[in-house]
Amino acid sequence: MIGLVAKTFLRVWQCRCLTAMLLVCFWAIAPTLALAAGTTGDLLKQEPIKVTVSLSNAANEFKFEPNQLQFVAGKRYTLQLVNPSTQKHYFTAKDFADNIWTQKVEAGKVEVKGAIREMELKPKAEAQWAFIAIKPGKYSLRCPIPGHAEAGMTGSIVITSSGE
Ligand SMILES: [Cu+2]
Repeated sequence: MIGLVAKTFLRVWQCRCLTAMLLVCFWAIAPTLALAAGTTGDLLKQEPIKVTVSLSNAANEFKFEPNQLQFVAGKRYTLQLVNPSTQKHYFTAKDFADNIWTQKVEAGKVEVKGAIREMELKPKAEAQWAFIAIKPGKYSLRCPIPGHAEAGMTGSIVITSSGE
C-alpha cells in the first residue's frame, strides 16, 4: 500500500517535472518561433538581398572576400558562396547559422531544405544559402582546415536589428 502511494506520488511528481521542463523549453524557443512564423510568411515574398562571399581566390590566398559581413534582422538574403581556388575550404559560422532561419541551400542540382551549420566547398564549387537573419549579434567566421584560419581565413558576421 505504501509502495503504491509512493509510486503514484513519484509518477505525479515526474509528470509535473516533465510539464515544467516542457514549459521552460517552450518559453525559451517561443519567441524565436513566433518571430520566424510571423516574419517568414511576408518575407518569403520579399526579393532576397544577394551577397557574394569568395572562399579563398584564384591566387589561393587564405582569406574570405569580403571577410566582414553584415545582415539586418528580419531581412531575406541569398548568400552566394564561391570557391575559385584549387583547394577545398569551409564556411564555418555555427553561431551565425543558429541565429538565422535557413530556407534552403542550393548547390548544383541539389536543394537542401532547412537548417544547416557548416559548408564545405570543393575547388570551383558554388552554393546559394537562402535565409532570413533573425537574432542580432556578432558571430565569427572561419575555415577550420588546419592552418587556414591561422593564415588569415577568418571573418566576422554582424546581424544588426532592423531599427539600427
Ligand atoms: Cu580553408
